[in-house]
Formats: sequence, structure tokens, C-alpha cells
Amino acid sequence: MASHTTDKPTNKDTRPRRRRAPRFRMRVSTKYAPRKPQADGPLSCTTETTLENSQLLELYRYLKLTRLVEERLVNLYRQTKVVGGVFRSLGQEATAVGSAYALERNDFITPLIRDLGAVLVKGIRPREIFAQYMAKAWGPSGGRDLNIHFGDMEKGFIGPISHLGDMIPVMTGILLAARIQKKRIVGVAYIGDGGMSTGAFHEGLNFAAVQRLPLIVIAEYNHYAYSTPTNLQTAVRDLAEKAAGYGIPAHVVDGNDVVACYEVTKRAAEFARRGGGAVLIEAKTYRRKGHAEHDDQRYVPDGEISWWEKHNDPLDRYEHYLLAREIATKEKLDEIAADVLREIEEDCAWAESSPMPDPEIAAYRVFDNENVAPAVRPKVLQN
Ligand SMILES: Cc1ncc(C[n+]2csc(CCOP(=O)(O)OP(=O)(O)O)c2C)c(N)n1
Ligand SMILES: [Mg+2]
Repeated sequence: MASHTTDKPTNKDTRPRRRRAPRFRMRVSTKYAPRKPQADGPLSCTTETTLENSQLLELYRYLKLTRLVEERLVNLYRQTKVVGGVFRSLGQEATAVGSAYALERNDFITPLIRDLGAVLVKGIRPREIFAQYMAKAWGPSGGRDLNIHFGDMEKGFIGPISHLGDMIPVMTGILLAARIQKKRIVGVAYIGDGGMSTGAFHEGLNFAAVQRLPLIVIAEYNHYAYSTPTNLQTAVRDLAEKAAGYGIPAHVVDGNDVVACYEVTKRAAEFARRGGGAVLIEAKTYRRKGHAEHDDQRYVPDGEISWWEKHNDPLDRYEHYLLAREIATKEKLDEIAADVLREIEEDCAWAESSPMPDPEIAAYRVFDNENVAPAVRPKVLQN
């Protein structure tokens, strides 16, 4: 008889220790949830913050950068220079920018199409975005893929795939690997209200919760998934309620308040990093553009978009906040905006000057043969 290893299978619990959560207690914090607008003035942002003035101005820069990069992409799209669609985050930029800004350099994100702001905060330059959208040879995927379908492992940005929900188990796997390698990183996975209805979302989050992995899920309640309103997507009122099914804490945050998004993610990241496990953050926001530029939004009730534009625009709110608290003057904000525009001009010109990729290279760098055992390694194009 063949000899077997003497190692017996074990059910030893290797997860970080944690005090048991009280049973059946809903743990949804609403400290940073949206508040009713005050009758006497426009909405602002939360004043309870640990951010210094220089950081508050940097946040403003990223918000402005996100909006203006997207505006330039629309411009390029209308000139038929973009290959594929343009997906806007107009009206919800604060969610991606504020949450990503709360992370440390080595932390990871898996953004979706509405999270360009998080990608920029992670250090991706506008020129990469422009070249990628135009499928240019100098773009990060060399024309092999489009929009934000590329990644940068050095910068902690995992390129998304299109299948909704699937980045949750991917990020869970990354965090499990990091734990085995004794790296204390945190991962933020973004998901839409529609994406949360997938099986992959459930399986990924359940596994992360059971393993107490430092996964932060940012659930973007932006009122629509394509043309489906959220009340036809899910029976819960707040997406945060779903956390109870996984036994993890949740927060509801005003997704159009960039400071609140930062603060809530910062707290979640500290909790996750010290072994508390997964956290769900629901950001209440609004998608002011259609699913992509081609979508004329005929399914949206009259007046809804203009209401959000007038009363709850994340950039307007933040400008009001910075001016009212005398963190910046109007001149200072204009100066930042001009600087952002200058960068966009330069980067867009660079991307436009890039050639299109050579057809012969299309099949290179698509398949990673290194991941396959040598004996069964197929002959593929290398490099
Ligand atoms: C599993 C799966 N089903 C359907 C689609 C097609 N699809 C792409 S985006 C989208 C809507 C996503 O809505 P939501 O998750 O709310 O994100 P939002 O677009 O609002 O940011 C759909 C249905 C897909 N990519 N993957
Ligand atoms: Mg949505």
C-alpha cells in the first residue's frame, strides 16, 4: 500500500480573533448618511474631519480632474475618436474620490466604470485614460482593451472585467493571498446597486465575511442599473441592510459629500486592517448621465436630473464648503481648475499623437503562459 502523509486534515480556525457580534443586531451606522437640505442654503459637506487644508484642496483637485477628464472624453467621443462607449460618473464623483483617498499606498482597489475618480487618486494619469479610450498604441493596454479595462499592480489598481459582481470574489482572493503573505493591506471593491443582485457578489462577500478578510465593499446606490430603477432591482430600502446577511457591519454615507466618503472609508479601513473583517459601505448618490453616452435617459422622470444638478452636485457642494469655511478663496479654486485643465490639454495632445497599434501585435500579451505548467504549456505568442 502506498504510504500516506501523516498530516491529518484539520479544521483549525486561522482567522483573526474577534469578539462575537451580538445576535440579530443590525449594525448599520448612519453617522454620515445624507441629511435633509437646510431651507436657508445649499447643501455642504461634513465639518467633522481629520483632513488638513492641503489634503482638502487635493481632494478638490481630484474631483475637478475626474469631471474634466470625463468632459474631454465626451468631446473626443463626439469627434468619433473614442473606440466603444463613454461611461460617466457625473454627479457621483465624490464617492470614488473620497473613498480611494482614504486608502494607503499599498492598498488595492477594483473600480468599475463609474469610479474613474478612484483610478486617478490611485495615481493613473489622464494621458493613460485618453489613450486607452482611443485604443491607442501608447495606452496601457496598447489598444487591446478599452475604457478602464486595464490594471496597474504597482499602483494597487486591479483592472475590472465586465461581468458584474465578479470583482468581489477576485478582491477576496487577493486579500486571502495577502494574508498568507503576511501583508496588511486593505481592498476596496466597488459595486453598483444592480451588480449587488448577482450570485458572484453574494459568494464573494460571504467568503470574505467568514474569513474576516479586510474587504471594503462600496455599494453605489445611484438610482439606476441601465434603465432599471433600484426599487425594481431589490426589495430592501437601503443596500446596507444586506450586510446583516453576512454578519458584517455597514455604513450609509452621503455619496455626494466627498469628506463624508473619506471619513467613513477611513474608519472602515482602520477596522478592517486591525482584523475586524469585511465592511459594507452604501453610498447614496445619483447617476446624472445615462448608462453610457448613447443612452438618452428617456426612462427618467421629468425634472429628476435637473433637481440633482441644482441641489446636490458633489462639486458645487464641495466648493461651497471650501469657500464657506475659508479653506480656499474663489481665486485659489480657479487656479486649481486651470492647472487641471492644463494637464488635460497636455495629456490629451499626447494621447492623440500616439499611433494606433500595429495589427500584428494584437495577439501578443493576451495570454500569460507563465501561469501554466511547462508540460502542458501551449505555444503562444510571447511578450
Ligand atoms: C453579470 C452581468 N449582467 C449584466 C451585465 C450588463 N450590464 C453592464 S452594466 C449594467 C448595469 C449596472 O448597474 P449598476 O450595477 O447599478 O451600476 P451602475 O451602472 O449604475 O454604476 C448591466 C446590466 C453585465 N456586465 N454583467
Ligand atoms: Mg446603479
